Amino acid sequence: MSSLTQSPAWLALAQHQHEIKTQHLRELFATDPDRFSRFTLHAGPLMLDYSKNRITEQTLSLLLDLAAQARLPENINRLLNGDKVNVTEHRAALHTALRNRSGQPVMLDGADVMPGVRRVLQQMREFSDAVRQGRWLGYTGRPITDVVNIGIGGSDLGPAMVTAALPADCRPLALHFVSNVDGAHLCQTLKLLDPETTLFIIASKTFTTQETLLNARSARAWFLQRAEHHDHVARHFVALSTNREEVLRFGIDPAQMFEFWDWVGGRYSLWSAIGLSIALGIGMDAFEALLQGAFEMDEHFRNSPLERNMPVILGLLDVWYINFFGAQTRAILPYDQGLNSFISYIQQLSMESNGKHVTRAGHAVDYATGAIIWGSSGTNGQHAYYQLLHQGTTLVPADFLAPMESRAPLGNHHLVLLSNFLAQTEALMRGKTEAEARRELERAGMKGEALEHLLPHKCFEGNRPSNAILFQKLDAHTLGALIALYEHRTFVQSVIWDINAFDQWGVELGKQLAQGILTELSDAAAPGTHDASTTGLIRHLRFHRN
Ligand code: G6Q
Repeated sequence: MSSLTQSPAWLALAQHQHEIKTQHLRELFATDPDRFSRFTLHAGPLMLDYSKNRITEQTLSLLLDLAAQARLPENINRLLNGDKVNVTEHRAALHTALRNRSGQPVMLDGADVMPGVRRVLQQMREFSDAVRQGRWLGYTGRPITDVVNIGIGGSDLGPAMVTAALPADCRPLALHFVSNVDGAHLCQTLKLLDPETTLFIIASKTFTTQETLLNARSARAWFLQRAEHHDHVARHFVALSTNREEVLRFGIDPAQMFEFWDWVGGRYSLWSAIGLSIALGIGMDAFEALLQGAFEMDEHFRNSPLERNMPVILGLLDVWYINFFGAQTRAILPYDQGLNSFISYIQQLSMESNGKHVTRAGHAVDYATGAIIWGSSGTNGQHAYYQLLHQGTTLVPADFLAPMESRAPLGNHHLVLLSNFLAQTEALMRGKTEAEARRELERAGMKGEALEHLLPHKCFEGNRPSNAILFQKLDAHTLGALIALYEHRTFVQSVIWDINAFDQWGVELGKQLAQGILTELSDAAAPGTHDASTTGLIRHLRFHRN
C-alpha cells in the first residue's frame, strides 16, 4: 500500500464517500437553497457552476485537506517559478512564461527567459503581418494565399484547435494542417494548392519526428517540381523548432526558423512559436489576446486561495470521482461548435500528461491516475451516446461548456442550443423517479401490465455529476483562459497523484519499434525478432504489397 492511499486525508475521503454515496443530488439541492451560489466560481471570463457534483461542504474540506497534504500550493509555485518539475527529463515546464504579460522576469537556471520569449513574439508579429498583408511574396512575386502547418501531436493539435475555434470572418489566408503520415493527408491537401502561393510551416520541437519529416520532405519535393530551384525554398518553408542543427540539415535557413526551448512541452506549446499558424490565421493581436486570457488564468491559479481556485477545485473533483467513485472516463461536452476540436486537444493534454503508472520517484501507484477523455460538441452527442450517460451503468462525470452569446446569431438557434445544454445537466442530475415515470405514463393513458412493463425503462437514476462552464462569447481571450484552466487542472491532479505530468515515455515505445519494422517491411532479409502474430502480419503485408 502506498503512503498516499494510507494517508489520513485519503482515508478520510474514502470514509466520507462511503457515507455520501447513497445521497442523491436532488436531496442536496432540496435541502440547500444556496447550493448554486455556494458552489459557483468566477475566474477571468469564465464562470464555473460545480453545484451539480456529488459533494457537500465536508467533501470540499476533505479534498482541500488532501491538497494540503500533497503540498499543492508549494507545487504550484514550483511549476510557475521554473523548478525542474519534469523530473525524468530534468526540465522545467514553463509554458506560463510564454504568456507572462506581467513585465516581471521569469528565471531559469539563473537567467531570465523573458527576453527570448519577447524576441520570438516580435519575430512572429513581423512575419505574420508581412504574410497576411501580402508583403511576403512567393518565388514568382505573388502573395501567399495558403499556409500548410506540417506537424503532429503537440505541434498540430493546439494550432489546429485554436484556428478552428476562432474563425476570422475574412481571413487573408487559408490554413491547412497536415499531421498524418498516411500520404492521403498530404496529397489531398496539396491537390488544392498552388506552390507559387503556398507557405509551409514545419512544426517540430525535436525536428526528428518521423511523420513530420517525411511529410515535410514530400511537401518540399512537390514544391520543387514546380519551383525547380532550391533557392526558392527559403520563401516557402519556415521551421518552428528547438533544434537548429536539424533545421539546417533539412535545408531551412535558421533565419526562417522560429525558436522555442526545451522547457516548453509539446502539448503545452501552442503559446510558443508553434502558434505561428495561429498568428497567421487570426492575426498577432488576437494571438496576444489568447496569451492574455491564459495569463489571467495563471494569475488566478497563482494567487487565489485553494477553495476559490477554479483549476484546483476542478482537479480535486476529478480526483474525487476517479479515486473514490471509480470513474474511468470524463466527457467534455461543449455546446459551441467552435470547440469541437477542443476535446481532442484536452484528450492529449490530459491523457499524455497523467496516463502514468509510477510516482515521481518511480514507485508503482496503487490508485487510479488519468481518466479517459472523450466527447463531442452538443447537441450532436445527445442523439448518439448520451443514452449511456443517462441510463448506462458507468459513471461518467461531464463538463458542459457554453457561450452566453452566439458568434453566429441565427434566429433562435442559440436559445435552442442553451435550452438543450441546461436540460441535459438537469436531467443527469435529477433523473426521473419511478413515481414520476408512472404519473407520466398514466397521463399518457397507459395502465395495467403495459404500464408495469414499460415503467423500469422510463426510470432514470439521476445523480450523475456535471460541471457547467459559461463564458460570454468564444473569443481569443476566453479560449486562452479555458485552455490554461484545463492545463492547470491537469497539473493539480498530477500533484495529488505524485506523478510527472510532463514526460511521455509511452509515446516512445511505438516509435522505437516502428523504426525496426519499417526495414523489415521492405526487406525480407532484415533481421527481426517478434511474436508470431507480428511476424505473421509483417510477412502477409510484404507478400501482398509486392
Ligand atoms: C507532446 C508530445 C507529442 C509531440 C509530438 C511531436 O507533448 O510530446 O505529441 O508533440 O510527438 O513532436 P515534435 O514536435 O518533436 O515533432
